[in-house]
Amino acid sequence: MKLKNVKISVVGAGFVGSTTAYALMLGGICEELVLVDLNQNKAAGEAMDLSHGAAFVRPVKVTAGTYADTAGSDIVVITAGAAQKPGETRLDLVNRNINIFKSLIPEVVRYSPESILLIVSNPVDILSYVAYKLSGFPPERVIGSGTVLDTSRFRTLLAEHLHVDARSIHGYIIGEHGDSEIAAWSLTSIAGVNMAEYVGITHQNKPDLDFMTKIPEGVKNAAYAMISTKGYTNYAVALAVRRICEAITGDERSILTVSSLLQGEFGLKDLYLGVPSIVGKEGVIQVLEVPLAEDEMVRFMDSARTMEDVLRNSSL
Ligand code: 6V0
Repeated sequence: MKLKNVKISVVGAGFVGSTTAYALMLGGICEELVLVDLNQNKAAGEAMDLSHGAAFVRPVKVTAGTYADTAGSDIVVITAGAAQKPGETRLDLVNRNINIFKSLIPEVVRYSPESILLIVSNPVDILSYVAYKLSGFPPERVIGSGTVLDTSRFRTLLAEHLHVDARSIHGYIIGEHGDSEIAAWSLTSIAGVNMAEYVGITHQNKPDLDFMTKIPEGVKNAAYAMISTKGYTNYAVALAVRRICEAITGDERSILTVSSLLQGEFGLKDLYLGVPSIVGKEGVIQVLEVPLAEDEMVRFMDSARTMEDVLRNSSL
């Protein structure tokens, strides 16, 4: 059953947080939207600007405030913290953002003890685990945006290459939202057939599977490309966050590659990674232990080990 009178708070009103608020507003999926930022003036300005569009969207009250104003939120989206600068990887942000989470997660929990935490700050898989530990929430209520964005980039680049609607492509990027992520080709299909078969059907005279190497590289390097040009990424990630929020508020039971706590799936425990998961009003309803090809499984394990090393050496 859909949630009613939905309240969503967004902590961090920078590029990602304010664009997420805009995407949520356009999506018409909440009645109340609260922005919180260490820089209160920034949050106030963004909320004022957004609220002036109220005449063009479904009724929604947009305000800026303190953690007390987030009380009773259904979902708290966390986008606060340092972002990558040119030359930095997501993992370079880890200790800076863990310290920020140590200050803000207890405040969020205090005012919205029944909420779902949706972590977007990077490195998102590590910070989802950190939020899970700091909040004391059950794992289904602490979700990372994971590889939902990367999966959309993957489907988009494939769609452009194969001249077919991205929505007709089923496929996933799994693992870390970052350099060790994996394109799960064995789970990728169009019209129910795998890539080699699809290319065979549609390009019978010139089958060329080079794209199966190039597209995952393009997905992996997408954020770097934008950081070195516009300086940040905001639109697609905001739409990815909106998609996850919609799955929760609409109790859709959609399958999304959110970052979920692994509790024995794939032989892994006590670790957050992007994996296909059923998402509804309770949060992550089920992590799907999908079968992977042998080489994908090897790389998925490498991705997991990278995350375990980062956590072991972090300031958590
Ligand atoms: P930004 O524009 O610098 O915004 C960050 C905001 O956080 C600023 O407004 C800060 O004032 C605020 N902030 C810092 N500390 C606190 C605190 N203790 N309490 C409240 N607010 C605080 O960065 P941007 O919005 O570009 O990125 C935010 C985070 O999202 C970064 O960690 C990015 O790496 C991450 N992204 C995650 C993506 C994903 O797919 N998961 C995609 C893009 C960016």
